[in-house]
Amino acid sequence: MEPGKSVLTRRSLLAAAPLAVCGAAGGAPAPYGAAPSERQWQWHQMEVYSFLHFTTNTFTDKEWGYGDEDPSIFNPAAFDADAIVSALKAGGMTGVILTCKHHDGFCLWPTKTTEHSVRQSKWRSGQGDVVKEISEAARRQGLKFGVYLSPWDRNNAQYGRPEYVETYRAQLRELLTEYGPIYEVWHDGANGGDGYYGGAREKRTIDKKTYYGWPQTWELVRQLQPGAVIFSDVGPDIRWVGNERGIANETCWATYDPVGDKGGEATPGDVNARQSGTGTRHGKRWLPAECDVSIRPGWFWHEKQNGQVKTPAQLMDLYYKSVGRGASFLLNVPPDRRGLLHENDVASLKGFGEKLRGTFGENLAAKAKVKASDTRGKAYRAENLLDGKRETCWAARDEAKTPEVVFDLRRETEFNVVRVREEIRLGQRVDRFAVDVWKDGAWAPAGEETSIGSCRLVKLAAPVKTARVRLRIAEAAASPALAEFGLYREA
Ligand code: FUL
Repeated sequence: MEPGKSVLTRRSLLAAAPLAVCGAAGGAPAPYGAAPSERQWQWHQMEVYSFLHFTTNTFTDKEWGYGDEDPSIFNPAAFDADAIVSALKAGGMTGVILTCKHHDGFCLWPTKTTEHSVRQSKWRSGQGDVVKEISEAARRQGLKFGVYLSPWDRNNAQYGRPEYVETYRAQLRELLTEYGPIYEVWHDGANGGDGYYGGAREKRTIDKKTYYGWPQTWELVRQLQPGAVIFSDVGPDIRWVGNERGIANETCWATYDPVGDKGGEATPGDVNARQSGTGTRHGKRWLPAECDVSIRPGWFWHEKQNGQVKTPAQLMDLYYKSVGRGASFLLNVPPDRRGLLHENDVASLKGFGEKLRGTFGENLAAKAKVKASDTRGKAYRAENLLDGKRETCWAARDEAKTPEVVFDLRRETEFNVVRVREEIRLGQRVDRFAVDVWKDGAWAPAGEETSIGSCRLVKLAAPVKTARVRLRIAEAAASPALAEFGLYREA
C-alpha cells in the first residue's frame, strides 16, 4: 500500500510493466504514452459481452429495490443457466457479468455475510446458488465470467458505517474465491440515499471519496484475481463511457485522466461524465471505455417491456458506436420470472449474432497484395495487417508519421465496412486517418476518422465496389503501428 496517494494514482493499481510486442526486439518502435496492462490487453480482445440483471426486482417489477423485499419472493422456478448462457453465446457474447447483488442488497449466492440471500428464498428450497450455476454454465460454454457487486446496499443495517465496508469486502472475497476465474469486477456509482437499512427506513448519505476505501478494496481484487479488470466510473482498469445508451464518442481515446464532476479528484460516483465518452488525448493513464446499455428500456425484466426489445439492427448500430470506436459493448439481457431469457430477447440476440458473424466472418482484403510507403523492416511488413493476428503489426520508421498502404484486391470487390486496429501495446499513436478507393482511374475518398485504438469500424454510407483501397495515415503523434486491416460486407 502507498498511504496518502489518491485513488487513481496508487502505483500498485496502475498498469504493470510494458508488454512484449510484435516483431524483433531490437527494431520495435518505442511505445508512445500510456499502454495497456496485460489484463487490459486480454480484455480488449473480448469486445462484446453481457450483463444479467436479476434479483427480487424481477418479481416486484422495480428497477431499484428499497431493501425491504421479502427474500421468499425470489423463485425463478424454471431457472436454466445453460439456456441463458447459450442464448448469450448465440448473440456473439464473449463474457457474462452477473448482478450478484444490486442496490436492494439481495445476494444471489448463499453468502455468509447476511441472511438476505437465496438461502431465504423459495427457489430450490433455499439450496440454490445463481452465481455458481451461471459461472459454471459460462465456463462450460466458453464465456468468461464477471461479477457486479453494488456498493450501495439498501438492506444492510450497517450501511453508512465502517462495518458495512468490511461486509462488502467479505462479499467480494467470497465471489472472488469460490467461483473460479473472474475477468471483470464491476462497481456502479449509485451511492447512498433512502433505504430500509435493517428497518431504520431513512436516508443515508456517504462521502463518495472516502467511505468505501476503494484503494484497499481494489488491492483485494488484485490479490485474489490478478487477471480481472476492475470497472468503475474511473477505472482503475476500465472506465464508464458516461452514458447508459451504449454509445462512445465518435472520437474516443483509450487514455483518460478523469476529473470530478465539479473539478478536483474523480472517484466512483463523482466524475465529469461529459468527458468520459471522449477520454483524454495524450492522457497519462490507459483507461479504455465500456459502453453499457440494456436490450430493453429497463435493466430488469418487466412484462410490459416485452415488446420493447432492441432489434438486431439496433444492436448492430450500437456495436458500431461502441466497439467500432475502440470501446467495449456491454449488453444487458435480464432474465424473467421463470429464470430464462424472454423469447423476444433470445430472438434478438440470435439475429444480432448472425449479423456479426455474417459481416465479420470473412476479411475481403485477406488475399490482397499490399504495398506500404514505409516499413521499419521485415518483422513489421505490411502483410502483417492481413494475417488475422493482433500480435503482429505493420510499423513505419520513426520519421514516417504519415505513411500509407495500398491494398490491391486483385479483382473488383464490394464492401461497406472497414476495420482498422492499432498495435495498442505501443500506445495510441494515430490521430487521424483516411480510406480511399480507386475509381475511374483516380483515388476517391471513402471515409475519414480520428482515434483508432483497439478497433475502429468505418461504416460507409453505401457499399462500394473497387479493386484497390488505400489506407492513409493523415496525422499521428508517433510513427504508426497497426495490427489489422479488414474490409467487410454487412450481411
Ligand atoms: C447503475 C444502477 O443504478 C442501475 O440500476 C444499473 O445497475 C446500471 C448498470 O448501473 O448504476
